[in-house]
Amino acid sequence: MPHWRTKMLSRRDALTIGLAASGSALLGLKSLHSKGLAPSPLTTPFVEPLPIAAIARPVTAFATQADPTTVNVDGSTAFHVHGPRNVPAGAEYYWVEEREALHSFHPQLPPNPVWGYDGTVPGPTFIARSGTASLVRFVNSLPLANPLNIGAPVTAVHRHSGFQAPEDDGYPLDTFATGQSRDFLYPNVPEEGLQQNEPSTLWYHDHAIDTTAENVYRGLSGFFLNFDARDSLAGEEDTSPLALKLPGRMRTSASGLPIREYDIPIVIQDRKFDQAGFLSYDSFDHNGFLGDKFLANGKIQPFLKVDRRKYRFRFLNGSNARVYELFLGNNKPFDFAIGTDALLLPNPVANLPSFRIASAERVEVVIDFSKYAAGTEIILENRLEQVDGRKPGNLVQPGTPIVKFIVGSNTPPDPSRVPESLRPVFLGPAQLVPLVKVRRKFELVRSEGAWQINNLFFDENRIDARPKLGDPEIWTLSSGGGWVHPMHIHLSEFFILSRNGKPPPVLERGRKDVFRVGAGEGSIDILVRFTGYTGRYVFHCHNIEHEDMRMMAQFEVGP
Ligand SMILES: [Cu+2]
Repeated sequence: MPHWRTKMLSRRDALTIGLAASGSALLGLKSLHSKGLAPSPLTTPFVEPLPIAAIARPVTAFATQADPTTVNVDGSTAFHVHGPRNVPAGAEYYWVEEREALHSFHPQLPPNPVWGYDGTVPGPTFIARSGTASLVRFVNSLPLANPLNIGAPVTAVHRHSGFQAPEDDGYPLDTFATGQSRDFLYPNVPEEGLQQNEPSTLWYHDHAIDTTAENVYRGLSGFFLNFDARDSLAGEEDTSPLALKLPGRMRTSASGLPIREYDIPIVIQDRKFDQAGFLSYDSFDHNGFLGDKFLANGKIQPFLKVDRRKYRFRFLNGSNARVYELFLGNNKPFDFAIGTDALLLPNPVANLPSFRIASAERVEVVIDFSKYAAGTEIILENRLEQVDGRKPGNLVQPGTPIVKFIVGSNTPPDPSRVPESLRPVFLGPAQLVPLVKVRRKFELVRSEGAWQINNLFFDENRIDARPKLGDPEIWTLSSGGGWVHPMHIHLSEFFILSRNGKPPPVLERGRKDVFRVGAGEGSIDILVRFTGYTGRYVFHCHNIEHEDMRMMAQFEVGP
């Protein structure tokens, strides 16, 4: 039996044990295993620069075959598990291989065998333009041998925030294993009614049933950025009157590769290492696994040398379970927050002292380094304490450093700006709430050492909600027991109407695709509306250990 099969069985077995025996038996097992993890080895902060993932390069168009079709990968025969796709004219084709590679998290640790898209952690950054489709063939070349015993070489790829058909959404059972490949068509057209609200920062990551947490922990995630006429690729250099001219521009590197300057995606993740310096993970920690080393774009506590001018940073919490509250260590505010999750905010939020970010959430900010003298060092730090996967604790000081910005002496021209109006809401609560006919309630509960939605574990054979295409609905979510669950709904960019009967905080007033439920905040009302596609999609907790332990449900959009 291949290793990943035994691993998947162990996940399901754990749940079965929890159902058959008392929950405490499983908890005993869990605590026994958790005790084995000692703190990670010491590492010196700020010894290496912040890596910026390579931009994915389109390849020559390839045939999208009906399944099954054999294709050759590295001389071997691979099996194409789904197709064909109706690829629109002008689409860009990409070919990405999921494979093992050695990765240095820190020079004081040995190179680690990670699993990355194209072998890199994070994976290549896709740059899409609204109106131009992307057809991506993901090829699974992950090894069956797995000495680290983290992850399973069976994968599904979800483009998070993607407005895409069910068969391209990375449904958790649409998996492809080692030696197989699958095509994903991303139309890159905006959601109906949101034509002037194209998405900005998406990401892609593994979503395979039962093993998502370990596969993402092992390295399978990357950014997918989208640009349009307003938030354009030319960015600050765009002379069109439509253009927002946010910080950022395209250049070509010395080696002829496209690079984006002054617009930097940063994924923050926590990891744990054993005494020999290799990634460690506790498969029995179903509360949510926490690491004690902090990565930015795959490096432990790197530094970034910056020019004295404005930068756009796209922060993603790519951690399995940890919630962060990020501050600048000099107690200066972030100059502007400009986006949350996939979309730019209607208006920028100026002088933001800090922001809280749960698993899978994104926050885009602009920091103006021109006001700092050359040589100034500013540390991006997390001040939110968290000792178990259940929920974060209090704000503490000093915080944990994540990235050190070092202000250089360069003061280049800075044509970028942060306009008063970014992405106005044309179709929001004011227009849609009066049309709501359907309300649904979802209660998030702990049960038998695992997690449920409305007292049910995920079951691929059961549809939990049947919304109608285009009809706005109000969903009310609540959580007991002091747990925090960052909930993610596929296909939808929704609005948070209220938290515990009160208006949401300022960073939750744009469209969202993940939101924190729980920690004594009562119930939360959101406005959802599904357009564009009928079919089956999932919604789930994005504490990925919770997701793997069945805190997932599915809806089927019908005509
Ligand atoms: Cu959860």
